[in-house]
Amino acid sequence: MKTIVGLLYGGKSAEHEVSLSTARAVIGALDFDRYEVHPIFITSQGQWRKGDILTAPVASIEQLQFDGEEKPNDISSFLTGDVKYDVVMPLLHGTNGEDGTVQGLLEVLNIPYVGNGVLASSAGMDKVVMKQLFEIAGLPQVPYENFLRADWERNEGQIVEACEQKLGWPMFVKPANLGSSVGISKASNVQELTEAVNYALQFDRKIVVEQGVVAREIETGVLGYNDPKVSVAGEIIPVTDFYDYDSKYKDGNTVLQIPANIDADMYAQLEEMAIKAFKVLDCSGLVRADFFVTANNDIFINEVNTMPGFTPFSMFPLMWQQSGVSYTALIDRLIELAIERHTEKQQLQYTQN
Ligand code: G1L
Repeated sequence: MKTIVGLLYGGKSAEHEVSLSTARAVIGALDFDRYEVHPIFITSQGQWRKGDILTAPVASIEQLQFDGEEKPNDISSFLTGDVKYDVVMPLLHGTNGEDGTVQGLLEVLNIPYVGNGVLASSAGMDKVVMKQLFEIAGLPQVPYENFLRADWERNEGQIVEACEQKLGWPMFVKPANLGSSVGISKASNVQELTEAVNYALQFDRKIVVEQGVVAREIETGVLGYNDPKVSVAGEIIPVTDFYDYDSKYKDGNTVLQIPANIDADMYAQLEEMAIKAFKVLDCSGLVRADFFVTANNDIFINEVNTMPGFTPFSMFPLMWQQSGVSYTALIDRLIELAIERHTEKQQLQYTQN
């Protein structure tokens, strides 16, 4: 009996294309003798469309973008119709996929799904909530301030002063919400701070301002559920001396060094912190934990990503590859973990007898 896998991809977000490429890569890695793969495409307008069962890898992402009428559809019927999925893999980012809403839909329908649940997905989507949880877990972080649009409108002067006092220049201004890099800028003086905040406010009502640290960016991958394991570390090395966000992250001016050049003691600390972060956010399946490491070897946790980049060329799969887990084995394991979590949950009682 094959495991019936529903692949959910596309979606109403800026990461639509990334999701399609990720779906193509995942399909290419699945063993069709073991899995029956059902593609479910979500258009950029939010329309759901089913394709035929896949029996071979697809040559291009165009083959995953099914045609259909643009008419409102009954989303839950896509998941509860004729096919009973053994597991669904949500390869979606942003407002309707990574923030826990699709995970909630799958919970309500009682369908096992790969990756993080509702709580971890939504907590991981809000940088402020995430930082507050890290604080509780005793994880070291770069100093930060946070505030709402309404606070800014009333007390701009006080907020600027507090940032200056507590953080110093330069600072990084970010919308709290949104997983990707939109709305982020660096501020080196009061005028730039004001501009950066007003810009970030276009993307969210909640803002985080972080102290700018000069540090290496080192990441680890966590995989598991009740007993999560940590991959080797990887480092993101800027190849140009640009330090603005766009040139760094958007235009691919970085190289990935895996394993990162760190000593065993540093790795042990990162490993422990990554597990702590995984646990305090109640993660399941996977998470990529991102750190800053300064020249004095001080470590700060930056953030965790509950839905990391996931093509065979992305940091998370590459770190696991270097840890002895191939891309195919990684997907097999994530599916296994999804079923394990669901089975465990089925044993729970919801009332006292
Ligand atoms: F299914 C997993 F494994 F949980 C999973 C799901 C989604 C891993 C990684 C991702 N990542 C993405 O979907 C994306 C970052 C490529 C968004 Cl488009």
